[in-house]
Amino acid sequence: MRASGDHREEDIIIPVMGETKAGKSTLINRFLREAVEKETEGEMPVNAGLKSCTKKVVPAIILKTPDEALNDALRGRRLVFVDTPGFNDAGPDMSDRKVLNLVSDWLAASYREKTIVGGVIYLHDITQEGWTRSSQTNLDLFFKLCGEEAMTQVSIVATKWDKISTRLDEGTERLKELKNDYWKHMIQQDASVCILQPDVSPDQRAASEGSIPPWGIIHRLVSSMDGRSVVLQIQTEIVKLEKELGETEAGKELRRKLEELLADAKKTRRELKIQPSNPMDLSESQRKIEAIREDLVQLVPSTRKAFLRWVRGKWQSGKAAVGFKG
Ligand SMILES: Nc1nc2c(ncn2[C@@H]2O[C@H](COP(=O)(O)OP(=O)(O)OP(=O)(O)O)[C@@H](O)[C@H]2O)c(=O)[nH]1
Ligand SMILES: [Mg+2]
Repeated sequence: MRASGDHREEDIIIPVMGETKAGKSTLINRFLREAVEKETEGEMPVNAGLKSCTKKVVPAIILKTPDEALNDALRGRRLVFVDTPGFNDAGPDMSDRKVLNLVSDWLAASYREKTIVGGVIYLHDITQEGWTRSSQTNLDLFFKLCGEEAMTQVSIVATKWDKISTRLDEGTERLKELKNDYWKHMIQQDASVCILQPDVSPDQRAASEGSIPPWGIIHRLVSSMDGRSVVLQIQTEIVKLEKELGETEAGKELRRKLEELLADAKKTRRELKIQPSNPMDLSESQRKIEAIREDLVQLVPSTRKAFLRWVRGKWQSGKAAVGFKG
């Protein structure tokens, strides 16, 4: 995978987020494969195992798409899909805190370079049964990263419809439940929901009635920008308000989640002490507690930086009050 110049002024960026194995890298590879002209060579690695596969934030840069109307809307600007790791509580190698750090750093750097958010895609695997803690974490952190005002540019996309072609009713029922329940608050803020047209031949596509081809999703997003520039909440917080990660809405949400995880891990440790099973379990539980504590420490904002920011704010408002120009 090779990419040149991660950020360029006026790039239209489209972050692709969602749970592990939702199909983020697969979708981006489809865009890369179908692009008429691109800067990014190679493909994103695709997840064949159980753990998270994508461990970095990786841009895929497209210069010309196969959709002429979309090319017109892009007006010569680069289209940059951003592949991201999912939040998956994957332990010390790739804790949710590290994922949040990577994603927010990339988005902040991109905003500093004056890129434009064309939209944000949130993928959900429709074959996934049930709603897990990880599903909720991903959704909550996604919402806090974007913020309410960016919801008009959010597209929630259900993937893997080809896998349930013989159980379409089940998929439709599941989608209805997701819309009425877990995604409701985002839809109320104007996020849209669609089904991704599976990457199969047209004669096998009967199952995906009502689905949208990938470039169609992008065209819809880019057209609905309509001259407005969407800024994600995390970009405003870090770049304009100079907040540290732990002070941002996403950072605070993650701290709450980590506190819950810590309480659960402590409960497990207590139970293991009373009723020891495998000694390895106890040491594993201790390791988990230490890892969560470490992440929590990393998310505590520095009081020194907050103080310096406060002083700078006072100084600037003082200058404004006396009409100081300098
Ligand atoms: N049948 C089918 N399989 C899919 C589809 N999209 C993705 N997959 C498969 O789902 C698995 C996970 O896909 P990825 O694209 O790696 O998922 P990801 O969201 O990037 O996963 P992480 O990087 O681990 O967060 C792979 O085995 C893909 O081949 C789809 O639309 N249909
Ligand atoms: Mg991936």
